Amino acid sequence: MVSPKSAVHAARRRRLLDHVGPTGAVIVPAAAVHIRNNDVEHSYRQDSDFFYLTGFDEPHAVLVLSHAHPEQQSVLFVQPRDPSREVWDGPRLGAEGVVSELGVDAGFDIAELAEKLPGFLEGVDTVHYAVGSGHPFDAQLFAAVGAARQRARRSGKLFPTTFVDPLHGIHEMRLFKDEAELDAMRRAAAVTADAHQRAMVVARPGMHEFEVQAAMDHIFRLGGCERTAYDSIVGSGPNATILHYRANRRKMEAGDLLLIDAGCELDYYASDVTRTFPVGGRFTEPQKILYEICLASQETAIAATKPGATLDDVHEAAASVIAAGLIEHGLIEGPLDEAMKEQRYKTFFMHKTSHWIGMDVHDVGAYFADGAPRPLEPGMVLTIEPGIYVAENAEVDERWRGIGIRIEDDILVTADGHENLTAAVPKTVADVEALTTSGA
Ligand SMILES: [Mn+2]
Repeated sequence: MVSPKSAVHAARRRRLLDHVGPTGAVIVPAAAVHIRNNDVEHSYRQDSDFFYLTGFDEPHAVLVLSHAHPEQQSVLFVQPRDPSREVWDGPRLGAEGVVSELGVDAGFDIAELAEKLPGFLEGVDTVHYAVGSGHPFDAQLFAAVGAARQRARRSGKLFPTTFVDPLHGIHEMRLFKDEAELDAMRRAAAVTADAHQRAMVVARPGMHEFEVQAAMDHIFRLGGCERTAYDSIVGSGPNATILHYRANRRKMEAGDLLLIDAGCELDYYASDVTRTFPVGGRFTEPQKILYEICLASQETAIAATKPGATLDDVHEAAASVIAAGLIEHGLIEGPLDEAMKEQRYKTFFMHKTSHWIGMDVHDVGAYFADGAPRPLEPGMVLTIEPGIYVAENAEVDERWRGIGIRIEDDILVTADGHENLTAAVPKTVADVEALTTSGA
């Protein structure tokens, strides 16, 4: 019996096989194992494409989708059952288990790969495979292609002459989230919302940034998350103006803003949320002014998110609100149309507003179609995360210096607009201050 969860993966394999056609094959290796030092490995996280198509999290495996053998269109090469190894590393499904548990047509010992793979490439002219990723499996695949070419000289069958990037198959599928995926993203968002609210309550002057991070990690793990979706950024005071600050070691002071960009990964789906709040108190007047500009920018950009709009439209909506606010308070020069044309806001808002999000925090999927920004469609999920960062040495009035703000949510494009998956994380000044002044 194949479980309902496996049925989801089986349906994806079927769709992909239909997409690549009778002379196409798809080959996806499991994520490589990386040694940390000596005989200790880095923590293992399955490759997203591989997991998307299998739901299988063991290393040392390769998925082959091909029409070469009609009875074996969906095949996994895996580590064999081995009681002496399983004592150390835990149970394996093995070649028989992947058929009964994951619903593939056949399973083989990974040791048989070199011998069997060329057979799955006979009659195949196009291989969908991520060439150029540097995976150790590359060499084995190219050897199998060479073997298939030799066989073809005698058999007259097609052999692989074209490699196609996963961008045009698997990644196009992954860009549009199905119900099972949206369910996982909603659950990841709920845990992440709890963690951000906890951070607002516990952060106090005198605490270190990592103590707030630890409070969030506690909630992530209690919520069933395997890991964070990326390294958490917990930057207070001037650290909030460093875009990828990750040391998280500073002792916070009264009057600081704390910028937290953190999200958990749950069942292989990411959440990505940023909030900025005063440490154990209220916003100062200059902090509040810039915060309200950033929030208005984010809400305007979210409102612009709907089918047919592009990420450039969304970014333009965000940037124009920030530019207008910065002009009003003398941080950049107007008028607005000139400031926008010359992108003067970039001194303080230097990154883009959005990226795709899904199994990977910066998810796969093409951003352009025919060289132009592609229109949004229902099922896509993107972040909206404008920011304002005034460096400590910025040439502006002193009161703005050292203020860093970013506000980020995960937005699903729906048929009639959008849905904010992370709306449960407070972000109005009143709602944020209610938590930061609540006294843990
Ligand atoms: Mn992000």
